[in-house]
Amino acid sequence: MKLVRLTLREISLTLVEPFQISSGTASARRILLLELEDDDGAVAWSECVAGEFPNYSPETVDTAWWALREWMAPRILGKAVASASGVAPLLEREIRGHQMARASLEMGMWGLEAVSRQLPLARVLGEGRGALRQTVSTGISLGIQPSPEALVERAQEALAVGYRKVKIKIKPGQDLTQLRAVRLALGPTAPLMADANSAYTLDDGSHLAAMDELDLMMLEQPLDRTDLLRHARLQEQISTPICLDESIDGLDRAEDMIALKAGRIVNIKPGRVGGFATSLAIHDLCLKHDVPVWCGGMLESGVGRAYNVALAALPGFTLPGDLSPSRRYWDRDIVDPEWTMSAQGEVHVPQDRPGMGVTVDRDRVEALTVRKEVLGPA
Ligand code: OSB
Ligand code: MG
Repeated sequence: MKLVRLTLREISLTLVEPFQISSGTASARRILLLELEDDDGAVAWSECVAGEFPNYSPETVDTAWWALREWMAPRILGKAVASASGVAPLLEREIRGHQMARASLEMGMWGLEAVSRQLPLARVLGEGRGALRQTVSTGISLGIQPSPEALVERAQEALAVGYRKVKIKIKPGQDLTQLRAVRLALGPTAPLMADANSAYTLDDGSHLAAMDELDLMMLEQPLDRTDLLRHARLQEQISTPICLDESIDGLDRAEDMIALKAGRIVNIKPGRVGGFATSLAIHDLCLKHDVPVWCGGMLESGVGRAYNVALAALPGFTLPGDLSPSRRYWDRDIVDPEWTMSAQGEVHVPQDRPGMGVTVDRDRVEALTVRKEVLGPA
């Protein structure tokens, strides 16, 4: 493969409803899309999951654009690479951080490899890893709601349409009351979990321990992303399994989590860990240690979703992912067909055609584009 053209584009896509987490609210998304073209004319699209504002990780759409154009694209453009698995090391050398920027290009190269080899993306990722899932089960991630009643209603709706897991965003002051109301309304066996997006400190230990009686599947990222040791202390105090999201920005952090017992479950977001090579390594490590993983989401368009669905088809992804269908996020997605979910909460893994399995609606993307830059070999 030789990447001969990389087009960066920013599109603006309005969410069906605003999404509030402990550190901020998103109403419209600025989405960075990559279009990659190799010397044989094969084309693949990928998506960068960085947000507009650095409230989830230090990266933003603008830092990612800069990193891709200035430091990363020049390392790949015009260079022959044997396979996508060799791209990550080229982008890691002497570049610290910028995982989301790196991931968007690295994942795009996996997409390009799938197109070139005429294989479904899931098949390329799963090579040597056993049977792939035909469908992946899906959970909904519910943003912070105006009232416990509103939240209960949303959670009930979600179960009624088939979702296999209900994740509730919490923050101090909007946590136990909300979770208790939902548990009471949904019953003792409903698959419920909470995500704090780092809103607590270790001083909140006894407060968080009160959640144990609610039988949550897990509590996601209660403490700061750098707080592995404190997560380990907290896990000693609570019986609810801790799941790490923001803290796991690479394979080493997953190893640390296991060694320190800082968590018992990993949310793998390929964008957060720097791409597919690292996602696969974390998947393999967790499988070896009996640590369940699931695929998280970042309010992606249908392009990013395709990459997440392909990854979630691997055997270690035993818990429902944040892989909602297109309609949960957008009036109209930018891919054809749009992503749908069955009444059993399953999303089909495309394996009947090469690449990511959906086609980008170019006219729609063109109409939504707010900036664009075409990069070629130096
Ligand atoms: O913490 O998982 C998170 C969205 C933006 C930033 C952080 C998170 C999320 C989600 C969305 O939970 C899940 C989805 O894409 O459906
Ligand atoms: Mg999270």
